[in-house]
Amino acid sequence: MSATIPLTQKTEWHDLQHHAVQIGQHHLRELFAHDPERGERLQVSAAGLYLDYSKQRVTDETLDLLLKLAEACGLQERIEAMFRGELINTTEGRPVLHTALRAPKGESIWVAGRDIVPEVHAVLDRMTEFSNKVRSGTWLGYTGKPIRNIINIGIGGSDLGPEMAFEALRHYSRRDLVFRFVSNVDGTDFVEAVRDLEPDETLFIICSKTFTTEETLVDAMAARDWCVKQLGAGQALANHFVAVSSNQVAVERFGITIDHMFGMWDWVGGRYSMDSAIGLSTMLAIGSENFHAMLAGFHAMDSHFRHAPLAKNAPVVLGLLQIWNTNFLGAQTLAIIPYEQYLSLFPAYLQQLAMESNGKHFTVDGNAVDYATSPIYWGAAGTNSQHSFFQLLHQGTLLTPCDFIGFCQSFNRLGVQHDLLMANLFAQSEALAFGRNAQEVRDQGIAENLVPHRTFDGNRPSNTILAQCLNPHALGALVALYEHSVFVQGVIWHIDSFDQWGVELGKALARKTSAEVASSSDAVLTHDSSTNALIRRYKGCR
Ligand code: G6Q
Repeated sequence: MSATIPLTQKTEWHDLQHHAVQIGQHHLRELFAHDPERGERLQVSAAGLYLDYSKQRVTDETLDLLLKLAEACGLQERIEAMFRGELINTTEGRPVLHTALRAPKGESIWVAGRDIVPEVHAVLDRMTEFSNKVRSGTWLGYTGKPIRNIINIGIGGSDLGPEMAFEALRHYSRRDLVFRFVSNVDGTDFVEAVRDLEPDETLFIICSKTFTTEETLVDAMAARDWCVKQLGAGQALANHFVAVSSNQVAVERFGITIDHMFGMWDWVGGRYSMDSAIGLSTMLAIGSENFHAMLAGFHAMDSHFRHAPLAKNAPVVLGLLQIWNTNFLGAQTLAIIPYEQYLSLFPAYLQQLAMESNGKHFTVDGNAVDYATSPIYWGAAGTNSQHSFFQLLHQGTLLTPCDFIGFCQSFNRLGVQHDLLMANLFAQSEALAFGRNAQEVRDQGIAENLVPHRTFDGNRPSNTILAQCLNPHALGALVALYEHSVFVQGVIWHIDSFDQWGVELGKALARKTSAEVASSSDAVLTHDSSTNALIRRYKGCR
């Protein structure tokens, strides 16, 4: 099957390379001029999201060739293998079943002889019961006061998803509750988060799948000390700490009882876990009904991904366009530009999702790749970003594809503001695609010496994703769209998108270094001369 012929030796790969040379001779202006239906045709809809990819440098033939490559890589079978719970995370020997987190009650997904869907719903039910108590003020702190502040302590996948979701769904959140997210081992993060809070009204959610992550445990201990200092003995803390984890022993060792722990499973990757109990802060903010609406959005996109034909499959098309831009047009980054203030953390969230999943240079068989894998995902909300880095997008020397994301309705309609926001989104993608040539500049009466500076080459590709409004369902669908598009790319690149061995070396060195940094002695340092000098300098100046 797919793996037998290396990717770059497949006929389909060569066909795409030849095709890229042909496409290189055509400007998006021509592609649109020769095909008046293009803007209506090159789009795909799923789960309430509309993806317009007509401003990509593609033709119908490009899509056909990409789909043939996907077929040659066994994409359809890989999708099924993921949904069925096969051990597709091969380097960790695990199934990959974040889709089970949003499977409706009554569905069955079997892992090692157990139907995991009832387990998922048992946790969801406990989350609902708990969040109802906190939200209704019946979950009381040590001094009998209801909880007013909720602090999520976690890092990476146990932070980026929850914080992004909280911001994204702030419109739905309880405004009388304070939500904060502490992730960094930098003490400033914790100190600033609790500065204006009272411990007897504060609930900490210690979010750590493994419950061994050093940063999270250090922050959790800081939280415990902060509470003990004001509330007294350890038992006072019982109702101020809950844990989300798959490691019951470590949770209990920390001092949180099993009744206050919400479970998760090793078949959920951290960066794919915002819809598990890792999203407890989300449920506390928006309530269980809205949380279930978000799960329904995820599930709608899952069903589409599993069943829609590949040519009309939104995550497949999105993923293949990324392959096209990266491997055949040479793009090295993808800018994510939400025209929606509530999605301002979405680029950072996608950064982890995509780059930790596909930033790898070995195939699942352990062979070094001879093609580019994940581009760098980055970005910021529009319109602010137009006034910072868009200069480079329009006139720089790098090819920088963009994904624009916008919503037809705003929750905060102020005069003309939403129309203005969306007009900017449409204008940016139009300017990137079509540019303004020298003649058009001259026609505007611009002085000749300024003509080159006022000229825009255009032909710069982008997608536009539109949805009705940023409600919980739309957020779930949007996140699932990107989750699956990342998977599609991983299948084509033949890499394990679900491990993250690349973060290990730095962690191991930090363990060794932290003992040396902590010690007050001048023991001989055994690093390279730069690292030794930096450590000595730090110890001398701290
Ligand atoms: C995500 C990664 C990573 C993980 C953090 C936190 O896919 O695995 O970002 O989420 O390292 O891990 P814990 O939840 O185990 O503390």
